[in-house]
Amino acid sequence: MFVDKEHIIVKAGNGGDGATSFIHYKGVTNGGPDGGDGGDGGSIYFIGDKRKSSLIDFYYKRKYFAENGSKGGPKKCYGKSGEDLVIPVPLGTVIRDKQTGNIVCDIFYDGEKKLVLQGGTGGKGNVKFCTATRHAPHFAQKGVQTEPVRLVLELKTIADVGLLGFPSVGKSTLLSKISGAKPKIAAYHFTTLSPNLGVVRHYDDSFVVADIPGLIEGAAQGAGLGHEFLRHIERTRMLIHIVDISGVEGRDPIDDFIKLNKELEEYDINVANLKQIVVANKMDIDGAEENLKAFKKKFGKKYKIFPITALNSQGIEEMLDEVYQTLKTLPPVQPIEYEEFKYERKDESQFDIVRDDDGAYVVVGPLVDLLCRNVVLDDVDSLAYMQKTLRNRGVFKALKKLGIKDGDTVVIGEVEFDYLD
Ligand SMILES: Nc1nc2c(ncn2[C@@H]2O[C@H](COP(=O)(O)OP(=O)(O)OP(=O)(O)O)[C@@H](O)[C@H]2O)c(=O)[nH]1
Ligand SMILES: [Mg+2]
Repeated sequence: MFVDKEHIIVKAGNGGDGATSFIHYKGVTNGGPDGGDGGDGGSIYFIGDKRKSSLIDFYYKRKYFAENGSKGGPKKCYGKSGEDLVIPVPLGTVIRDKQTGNIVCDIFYDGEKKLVLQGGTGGKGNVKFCTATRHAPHFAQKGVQTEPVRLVLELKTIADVGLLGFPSVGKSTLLSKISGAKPKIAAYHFTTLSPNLGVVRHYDDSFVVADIPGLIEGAAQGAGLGHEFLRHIERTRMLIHIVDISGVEGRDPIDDFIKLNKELEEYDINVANLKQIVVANKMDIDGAEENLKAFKKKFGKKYKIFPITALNSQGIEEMLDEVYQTLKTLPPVQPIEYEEFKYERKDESQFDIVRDDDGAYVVVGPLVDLLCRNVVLDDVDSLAYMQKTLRNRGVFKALKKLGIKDGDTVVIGEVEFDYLD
C-alpha cells in the first residue's frame, strides 16, 4: 500500500510540577525550603529520512506524544526532562496545521530536523519563591500543560522530471528503459497506482524521473484515479508529456494532449506552466507516422516532439539529450516557498472577562492558566502572589472598567472571591 497523505495528532510533553518541600533531617525541624524544579516536557521534531518512501508509518500509528517532564523533588532535585520525540518522514513531506491549513514545515533534505512543538516548561520549586520577607513559601509552580495538535502530512515527491500521460501510453515502459526502476507494465489502464521513481544516468549527469498513474479527462472532478497524485510532479522541474501517437486504443493523440493540459491547468497553473517536451510513443504501430505528422503540424512550433518506440528503446537517446540539456537551464528542485507557521507558546499575559448567568465576573484566558499553575488555594503567600499578578496585569483595572462593585463575585479558575476595592 502506498500512502501519501495522512492525518496525525502530536503533543509535546507537559512540564513537570515544581516541588514544595522543606529541609528535614534529624535535629532540624524548621529547615528552609528545598523543593526542586520540575523537568521540561519533551519537544516534537520531524526529520527527513531518505530511506523512507511513503507515509505508511502514519497509517498504522497516528498519535505521537513526547514524554512529560518529571516532578521536582526535595533537596532541590530537578525533575527529569521528558525525551524529545523525533519523527522520521520521507523527503518531500509537507506538514500542515490541520485547522488552518498553514504549512508548518517542508522536510526537503536528508537529516533536516525541524522543531514543531516545544515541550512545556517545568514549574519552579518552592525554593525559587523565597524572598526577603517570604522565607517559607508553601507553594510551587505547576509545569506548563501542552495541547495536542492535529497535523496533515502530505508527500510531494522530489523529482527532476515528471512523466505525464493518459493510461497505457507507455509511461512505465519508458521509465523502465531509461532507469533501473522496475515498474509494473501491462496492457490495461491504471496499471500504475502509485508513483515510481527512477534515477536516469546520462553523460555526466543523473536525474530523478517520477512516473505517476495515468490521468484522464475529468480527473479534476475525480474521474479515473482523480488528480490527487499530481502532487508528485508538482515540484518537478520539467514534464515529459507522453502521447500514444498510434491511437491504437481508439483515442486521438491531439485530443489527448489538449485534454491533459487542461487538467493540469485545473490542478495548478504552476504545474501547467512547467516546461514540457512531448514524447510520441508507439511509433512501431501502423498509422503512427501519419498521426505524428498531424501532431507536429499542430504543436510543432510550441513543443519539441520526440517520436519513440519505448518498447524497443528507439528514439530514447535523442529525447534524453533534450532532457539533459533542458535541465541544465532550469533551477534545481526547490523546497516550497511558504510562510512558516509556528505554534505560539501561550501568551500568558492575555485574559478576557465574561459575565456568567449570576452576574459574576469570570476571568478567562492564558493568564488564568498561569495563575492556576502558581496558586495554592489555602496558602496565604500564594494568594498574595495572585493579588499582585492581577493588579500588575491590569485585571483589576479591567474589572473596574466593566463597572464592578464591592461585593461582586470574581471567578478565576477554581478561585472565587468577593471584590473589594
Ligand atoms: N507497441 C507498443 N506498445 C507499447 C509501447 N510502449 C508501451 N507499450 C505497451 O503499452 C501498454 C501499457 O504500457 P505501460 O508502460 O504500462 O503504460 P502506462 O502509461 O504506464 O499505463 P498506466 O500505468 O496504466 O497509466 C503495455 O502493454 C506496453 O507493453 C511501444 O512503444 N509500442
Ligand atoms: Mg504505468
